[in-house]
Amino acid sequence: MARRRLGTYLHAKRALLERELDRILPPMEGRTEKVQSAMRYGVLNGGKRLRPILTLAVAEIFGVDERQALVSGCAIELVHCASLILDDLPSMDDAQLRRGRKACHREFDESTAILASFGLLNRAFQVLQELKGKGVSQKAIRELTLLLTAAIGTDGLIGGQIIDLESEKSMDYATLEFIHSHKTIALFLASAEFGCVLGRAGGRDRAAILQYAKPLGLAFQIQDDLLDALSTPEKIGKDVNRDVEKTTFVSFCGIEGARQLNRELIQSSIASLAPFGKRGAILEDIGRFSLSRRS
Ligand code: GRG
Repeated sequence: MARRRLGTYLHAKRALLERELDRILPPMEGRTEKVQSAMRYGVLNGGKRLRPILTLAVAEIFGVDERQALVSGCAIELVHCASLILDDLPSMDDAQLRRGRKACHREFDESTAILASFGLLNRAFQVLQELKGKGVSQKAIRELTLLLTAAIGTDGLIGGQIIDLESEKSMDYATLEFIHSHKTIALFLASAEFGCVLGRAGGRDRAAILQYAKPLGLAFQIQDDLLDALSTPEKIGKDVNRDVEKTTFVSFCGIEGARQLNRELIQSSIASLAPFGKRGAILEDIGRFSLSRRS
């Protein structure tokens, strides 16, 4: 029942998000067509859209107008896609495949991929300003902007990535946790907090949502590591077996240890939803989905 409910929910929300992302991205035309095509290539390529779905689902709990949540979630997704393009570059992860297709720098070239990533970041912040015309207060827009800049900065994606790049294959657990709390969890937290800001959630509700999103983000990363170790490029649409070169949660805890840790994280995540009763049902389903996802 829960699986079917989430399946229907994800299907409907993804369709809305794809349409909105298509609207937000620049068209493939004019003298700058190449970089605009690379921006579209880096986004409209079958991502799961889990981060903006988190924004939508949290926003629903607080009765937010869906158009506001859609635009805000798309800003998050643009940042996520920009980070994937950069992460795949030869000077970073040197990945070949992303979402089942050639990585952006392989489909285009490295300089175009870098510019496309910056184009997406820029568009993300521009899009947040569109919220003004959708009834969101200036104060809330400022708060969303600050949250997003923090999630990208040295306390977020950039901080996690630099420590990841600097680290040797063998690292201690604290470093592994630091990397992923910045590279993965930061954007999960921002996605969930976006819904709270739009819904003017009170302090206690906001704390509960963040307590839900934090272990969810970590569990999502651990599942990513499990898929990297156990799946194939055909199934997950990206390169696998990175743990041969890197420390991952799987190389640290083993397959069963990582699965167990994941189950515990999702249990704690779901427990944080108690104050919302039935209103938290979709977030609960998303938690369970993150344990069973196969891509
Ligand atoms: C300046 C934006 C910016 C970033 C600079 C490159 C970088 C710093 C950070 C990399 C962050 C990164 C790519 C983390 C990986 C997180 C992760 C688990 C990605 C996979 O997410 P999914 O499975 O992917 O949700 P889809 O394709 O479904 O969207």
